[in-house]
Amino acid sequence: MWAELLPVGRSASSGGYRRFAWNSADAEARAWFREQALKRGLTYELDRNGNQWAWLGDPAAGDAVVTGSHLDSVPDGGAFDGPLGVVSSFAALDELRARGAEFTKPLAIVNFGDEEGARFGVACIGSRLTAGVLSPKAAFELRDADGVRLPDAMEKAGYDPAAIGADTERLGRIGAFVELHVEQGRYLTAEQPVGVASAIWPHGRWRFDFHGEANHAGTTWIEDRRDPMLTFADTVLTARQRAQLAGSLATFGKVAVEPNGTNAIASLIRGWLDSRAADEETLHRVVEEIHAAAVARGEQDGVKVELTRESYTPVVDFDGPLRDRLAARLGGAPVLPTGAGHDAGILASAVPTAMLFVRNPSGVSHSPAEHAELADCLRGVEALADVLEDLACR
Ligand code: HGY
Ligand code: MN
Ligand code: MN
Repeated sequence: MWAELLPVGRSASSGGYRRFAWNSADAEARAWFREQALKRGLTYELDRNGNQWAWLGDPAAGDAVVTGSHLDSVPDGGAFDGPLGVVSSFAALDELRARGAEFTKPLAIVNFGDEEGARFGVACIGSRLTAGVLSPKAAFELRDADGVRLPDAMEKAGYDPAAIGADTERLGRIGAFVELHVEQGRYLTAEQPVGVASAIWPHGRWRFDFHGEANHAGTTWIEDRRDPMLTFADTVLTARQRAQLAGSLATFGKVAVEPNGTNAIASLIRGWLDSRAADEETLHRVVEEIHAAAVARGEQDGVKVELTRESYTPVVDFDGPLRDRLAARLGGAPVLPTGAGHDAGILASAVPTAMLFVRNPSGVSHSPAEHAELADCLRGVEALADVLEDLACR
């Protein structure tokens, strides 16, 4: 399975993945998922929000145990973030069948669409729509960098966007959701390469628009300029400083410049701030401080600063009893929080949800250098099989 997925959407120049919602690589990954489901005799289903499901047992029976993750990537992402969870889910099912496990509950494997939000700016679109935390109206207004609307992108890929929206009936049939994911830090050790998640830090994405005035780089006197690049640069430094002081995280990783000419002062800079903290109060305070500093600096530069919150995820504390049950079943696996967002974090508001993490020796993620050792991945599959057996079998 891993070898088949590896070339899908991989850029020859960077070695990273470019699997974005509804693009051709996404379609290939989705075709792979469907094939895996059918090959195993599972009931394949596409839900109203474009998430893919593979069912063992009756999907309508209720109290289902669901596992899975996502197959899309960030721009030039690694091979593991997302796919490891999906591949491990199919592999865990194979393992359970090999063990002769007797299922007493339906089991489903899911591929949530557009987890990374690389194309339309909002993370976890598939699970957010399902859980009703993203409205169809808001989703219909989302556009990618080329101005393509989300429903048009969906339609072009052969999916019907008309029915997107909360799927409470589907969520009501789920008794537990477990997502396995590569660790995106360096907490786990070679001795204990599989851990259980305790919580997800609250996090969000804020777009800063710095409005200045386009002008000639060779003829405009310094004192006549309204250069938004200065305000942006100062804001980037402030973000790092404020986050560091608060023990939180703040990152400008994406920027768009208009008109983007070497010999023109920019008219507009758009910078996207990704900010995360252990608690919501700190997160809000840090973002407010960065915004206030940007406005103050903007006044100095003759630049107007506009702030738009594009997406937000409150703190997630995973279901305590389920978390403890998993950790115990895995012989006292380490329990750790994470700063990364996941579909599991979205589902946690509606169904008992847990996560397993598999060791990442360097901790590097959202990069082509992301890696996990085969032996650790196999331990992950075994752990997921143990957990699913505990939850879904006699
Ligand atoms: O950005 C994130 O937290 C993620 O990995 N989806
Ligand atoms: Mn990710
Ligand atoms: Mn992920």
